[in-house]
Amino acid sequence: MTAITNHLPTAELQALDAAHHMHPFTAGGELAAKGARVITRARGVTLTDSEGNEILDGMAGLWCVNIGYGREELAEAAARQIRELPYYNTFFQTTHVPAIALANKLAELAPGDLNHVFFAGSGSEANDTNIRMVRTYWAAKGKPSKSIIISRKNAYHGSSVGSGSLGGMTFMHEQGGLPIPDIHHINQPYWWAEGGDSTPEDFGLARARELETAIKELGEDRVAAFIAEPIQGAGGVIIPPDSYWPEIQRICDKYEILLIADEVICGFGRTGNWFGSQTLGIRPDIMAIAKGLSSGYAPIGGSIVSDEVAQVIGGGEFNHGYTYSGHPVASAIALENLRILEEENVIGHVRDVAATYLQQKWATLEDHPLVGDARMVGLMGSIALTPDKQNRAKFAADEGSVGLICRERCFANNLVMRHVGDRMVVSPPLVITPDEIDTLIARAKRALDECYAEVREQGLLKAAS
Ligand code: PXG
Repeated sequence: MTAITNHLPTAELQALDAAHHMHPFTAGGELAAKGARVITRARGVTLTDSEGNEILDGMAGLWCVNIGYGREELAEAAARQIRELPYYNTFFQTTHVPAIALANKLAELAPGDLNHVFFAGSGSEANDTNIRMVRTYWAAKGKPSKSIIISRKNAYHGSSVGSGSLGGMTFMHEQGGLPIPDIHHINQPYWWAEGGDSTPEDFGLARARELETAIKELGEDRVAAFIAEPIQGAGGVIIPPDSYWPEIQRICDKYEILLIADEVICGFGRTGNWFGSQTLGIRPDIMAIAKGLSSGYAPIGGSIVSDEVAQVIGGGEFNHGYTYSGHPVASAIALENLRILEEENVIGHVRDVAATYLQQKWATLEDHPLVGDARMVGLMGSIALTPDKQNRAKFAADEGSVGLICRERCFANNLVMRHVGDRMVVSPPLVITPDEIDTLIARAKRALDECYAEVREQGLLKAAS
């Protein structure tokens, strides 16, 4: 291991970080006491930290570095675009070539009649757009009372006031006066933890029918849209039972409710198709995109909308937009990323090689005494940590205590896996090779063994009653 020496010593960086940098979703005092891990460079699927440790990034950053780190072509595309036109806006009857080209490419890639793109700088902004878009849509159709958006508990749709309200994370709602009015949450299709004695299929149907019940209770004339991730990501990679999405689709069709698929994680190859909606058989009216759109190389997101929605919205002025909507450099980077995904057949690699191989190895984690429910779709997967897998039991300890230990053991073994409560989630770059998958699994197994030992030692193996 060679230490990286072209920067301040790690302890100094950590002290400066703690003094001036406020981190997202982080308890500042705790972080300052421990010191943040400083990531200095990355190539392929591997991160290097300021101490020279090489870490396998099992999370593709934050579910976004789909083509892997260090692609020169994206650096070149960015440099070229900065030299040519670093910025111009798309307001007031102006446009520019990168935004035109990217919108066209997305219309070509997106399924069905999703042919129009409204650009944003992130997934949160895209979902804020979606809130205003669906309400404006119904108002333009003479039904302004259709303003309620139905979402799900434990969904993640972003962190702005609007998108955080759409999300179903109560710990987020508790800060800053969320949710905004007219957002309604139904239960999630999380069979493993919430399915009790029912079969996954029955449970999936029951959870989907909560949408129908909510529409009836709230009134069909009040409900504008339903929003959901095809597979919940930040909620713990919750893969719905097969019965769930067809029933949701039926209900949206029957009651004329717009369906918004939040593809921020599932999009751009993660599930083995361009979009999660294709993998799960969903026909959305609007898709939120971000993350894998640029493989995280530039902040960019957007909403891809149907001909019908675009036509209705386009009938009047949509008083909405961001300085960086369709930012030329971000658009150029995204285009180059899409070119690589397409020309290098990265999604074919996910389907035929990486996902097949990782899924087979991932399933073997269920042999571990601490693991129940090891599942994956494409290259997004999770395991539930449990003290009693027969009964799908939770730990008696505070939720997330064991998950945190496991995450720490992963880090100590040079593997990034995130914990969501007591689930561990994985979402590696799509270009991961079978050899790298072997390394990922070997490190995960070691981390699980160490976690198991620590959990036993601390007396945490008890099931909640
Ligand atoms: N929708 C979904 C489905 C997401 O996963 C967003 C919207 C918001 O995107 P932006 O670009 O505004 O962050 C996300 C983001 C985690 C984690 O810890 C997940 C996300 C963001 C930060 C952390 O799993 N997802």
